[in-house]
Amino acid sequence: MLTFHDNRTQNRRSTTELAGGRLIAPLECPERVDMIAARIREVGLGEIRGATMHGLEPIAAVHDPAYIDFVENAWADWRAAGYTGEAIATVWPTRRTRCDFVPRHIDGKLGYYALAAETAIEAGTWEAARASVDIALTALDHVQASGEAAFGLCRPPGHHAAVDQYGGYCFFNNAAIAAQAAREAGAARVAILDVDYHHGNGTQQILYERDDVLFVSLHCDPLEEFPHYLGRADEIGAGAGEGFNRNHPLPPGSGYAAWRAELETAMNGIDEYDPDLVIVSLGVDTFAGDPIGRFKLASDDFTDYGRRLAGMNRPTLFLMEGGYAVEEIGVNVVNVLTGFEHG
Ligand code: FKS
Ligand code: ZN
Repeated sequence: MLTFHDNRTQNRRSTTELAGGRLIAPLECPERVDMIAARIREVGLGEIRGATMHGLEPIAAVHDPAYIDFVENAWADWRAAGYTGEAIATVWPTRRTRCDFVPRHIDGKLGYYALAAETAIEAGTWEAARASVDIALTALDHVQASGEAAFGLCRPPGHHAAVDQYGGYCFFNNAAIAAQAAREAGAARVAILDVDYHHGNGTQQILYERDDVLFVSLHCDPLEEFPHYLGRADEIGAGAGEGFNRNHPLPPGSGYAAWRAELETAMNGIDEYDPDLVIVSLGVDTFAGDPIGRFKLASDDFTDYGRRLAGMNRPTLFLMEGGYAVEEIGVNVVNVLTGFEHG
């Protein structure tokens, strides 16, 4: 299987993540990519190719133009305000304030566009977020041209990014942008299967009223886990999209048997939908050794589910999302991809 990557993603080098009341070194770090690339070479999965620039148009097909401008200018605006640390939101529009206008000051803008405070914006964020989209779209081009599966080694991840919101380490929704691009290139139906430990609230929100892209997610119950305010089973889509959003929350502590049973149900739904393309939002923070995930998958389980995904027998685009056990991330990601190839 071919992998697509672009070193501009490594320009995202945030030094601060707000976690447990402290500023820690961000879990979503450049080394994650290094470990995955090293493992790809070690097992000879296939070539790692560069990404081609796809411009802003595919991003603007999914995200609000004012939000895209905000991501581009936030760091400069923050610096111009005289701040010396990284840009972190500290104030929000909430239930009892207005959210019908975008404040002029950067503090107000950050809160308006942020869905959480852990994710800091720094000098390399804009370039890396765009490169991540280019990776997804280049990998999609390959799937469409060859009919073969491909892996977009995206970073930063995308599934928490909504039409006009960033957070959970995400800025642009790579999977939703790729799904939209695939639709425009002629795919009648696209399914997104999100296997990251966290709910893909952004992908869900972007696609909630659509029936041309099915969103199916396996994740830890939002009553217990980030992103907390979306991802329950009764969120089924709205309008034309009713029935085309499927959440499979699982309790913290879930092991592979429970997870795999939900995967079977999820895959049956996808099969029935009969998509021309399946996009897998591939997060490996379901691993037992993950520092923030609380599921209990073992490295071999990733191989097993990779094999099962191949059973869907559809053109498949894998896009990297989360996974923070840096030592094992390469093995776990590549296990999914080799399992798929041997499936
Ligand atoms: C834990 C706090 C959780 C934020 C977690 C973000 C997860 C990001 C991700 C992505 F795929 F987007 F990278 N903090 N006490 O893994 O879903
Ligand atoms: Zn995650």
